[in-house]
Amino acid sequence: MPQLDETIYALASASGRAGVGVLRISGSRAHEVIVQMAGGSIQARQATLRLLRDPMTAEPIDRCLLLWFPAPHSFTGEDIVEIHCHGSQAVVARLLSVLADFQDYRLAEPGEFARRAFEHGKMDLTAIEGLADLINAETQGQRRQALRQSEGALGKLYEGWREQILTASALVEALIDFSDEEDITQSVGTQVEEIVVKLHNSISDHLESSGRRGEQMRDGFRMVIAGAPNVGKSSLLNVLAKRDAAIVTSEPGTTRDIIEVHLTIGGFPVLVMDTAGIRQTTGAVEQEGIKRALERLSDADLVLWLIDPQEPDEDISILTTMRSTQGPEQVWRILSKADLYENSTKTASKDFDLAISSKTNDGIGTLICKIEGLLASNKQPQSSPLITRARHRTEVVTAQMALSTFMNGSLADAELRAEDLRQAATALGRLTGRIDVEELLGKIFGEFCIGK
Ligand SMILES: Nc1nc2c(ncn2[C@@H]2O[C@H](COP(=O)(O)OP(=O)(O)OP(=O)(O)O)[C@@H](O)[C@H]2O)c(=O)[nH]1
Ligand SMILES: [Mg+2]
Repeated sequence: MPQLDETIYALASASGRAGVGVLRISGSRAHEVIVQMAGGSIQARQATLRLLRDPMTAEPIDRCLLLWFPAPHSFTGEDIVEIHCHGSQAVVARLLSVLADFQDYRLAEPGEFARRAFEHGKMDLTAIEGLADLINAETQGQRRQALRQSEGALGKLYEGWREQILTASALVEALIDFSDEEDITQSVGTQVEEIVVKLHNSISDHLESSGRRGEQMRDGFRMVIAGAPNVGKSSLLNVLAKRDAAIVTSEPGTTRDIIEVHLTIGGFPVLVMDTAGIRQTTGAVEQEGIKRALERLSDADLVLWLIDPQEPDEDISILTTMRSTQGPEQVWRILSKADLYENSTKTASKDFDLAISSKTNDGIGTLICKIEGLLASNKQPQSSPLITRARHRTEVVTAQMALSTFMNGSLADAELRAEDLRQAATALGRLTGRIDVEELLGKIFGEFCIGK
C-alpha cells in the first residue's frame, strides 16, 4: 500500500491547453506550498488570489487562485491545497517541477486521492466506484446513476443490511449463552427469524428490481445482430452506425470477427455487435468466428435475429437451446431485405417481429423506435439504487444464499447459524470495503486517472 505520510500532488484537470488548470496537493505538508510560494497563510475554504513564486529563486510563476481545506474537512480527509492556475503547459509544468522539490512530496499515483478518501473513511467502496463512473459518464442516464452512487446511496443500503445482520448475530450469541432458559430462547429465536426473513426479502427484491438495468446503464445495453450467413447483418450494422463499420459483400461468410459499434439510442448507451453468420462449416477461421458469435449471443440483452428467406436458416435452434440454459434476454426475429419480398407470400405468412431493408431503409425507423421503447421500459426511475457492477451482484447473492442457509437450518444449532450470519455480513462488508478488501483496492482505484 502506498505511504499515507507522504504528501501527494497532481494535475487534477485534463492536461493540454486550457483557460484554467487545477493542481491538487494532499497530505500533512500540503500547507507549506502556501507559506513558501504565496508568502503567508490564507483563510481556510476561501478562494484567495495570490502570485505564486518559485521558492528558490523568487521568480513569479503565475497569479493563481488558492484554496486551502484543512483536515479532516476535505475530499481525502487530509490537508488539501488546490491551485487554480492558468492552464498552459508551461505554467503547469513549472508548478509541477517546483512541487517535486518540496520535502516528502511526490507525484500521486492514479486514483490515489480517491484511495486516501477511502482510507480515511470519507467514502465507501461503492461510492468510490460511483465516482469513477461519474468521471467516465458519457450519457445523462449514466451521470444520474453514478452521481447517486457516488453520494453513497448504494453503500448506505448495504451498510444498513450489514448492521441488521450484526444485530441478528448478537441475538444468536445470546441464544448460545442462555441455551438453558427456555422462554428466553423462544422469544429471542422469534426475533432473529423475523430479522433474517425480512432482510432476505429485501435482498431478493433488490436483486430482482435491479435486474441487469444498472449494469446496462453503466456498460451499455448489449445488442447482437445475428443470423445465418449473408442475411444482411453487416448491412444493418452500417445503417445503424451511419457509416461503413463492417465489410459487406455478396459472399456468405464475410464477417469473421465481432464488430462493435457504440451508439446512443434514446439517451441510453448501446453496444451493437455484428457477428459471423452461423452455419455448419469446416473453415477454422469461420468456426472461430461462429464460436465468438455464440458467446456474445449468450449474454446479450437483445438479439436481432435476421432472416433472409433465400438463405438457409436452420440454426435458430441454437437460440432455443441456449435460451433454456443461459441465453439472451430477448430475441426479435427480423425479416431482412424486405425490399426483395414486398409482395411475397412468404413474408405475409411468417411470424416476424419486424421487416426491414437496409437498402431502402424501410422499417429501420420502426426498429429504432422499438429498441427505444424497450430501453425506456428499462429506464423507469428507481426508488432504490441499482446494482451497477458484477462485483455487487456476486456479493449480494452470497449474502442472500447465506441467509437462505440460515432460514433452512435449525436455531438449535446456534453455532452453525451464527456462522451463516457471519458469512452474509462479510459479503456485505466486502461491498462497502469494511473488511477484507486489500486485493480489490488496486483494481478499483486503478480505474482512475492521475489526479483523482
Ligand atoms: N436487396 C437487399 N440486399 C441486401 C440488403 N441487406 C444486405 N443486402 C445484400 O446482401 C448481401 C450480404 O450482406 P451482408 O450485410 O454482408 O450480410 P451478412 O449477414 O453480414 O453476411 P456474413 O457476414 O457473410 O454473414 C450483400 O450483397 C448486401 O448488399 C437489403 O436490405 N436489401
Ligand atoms: Mg457480415
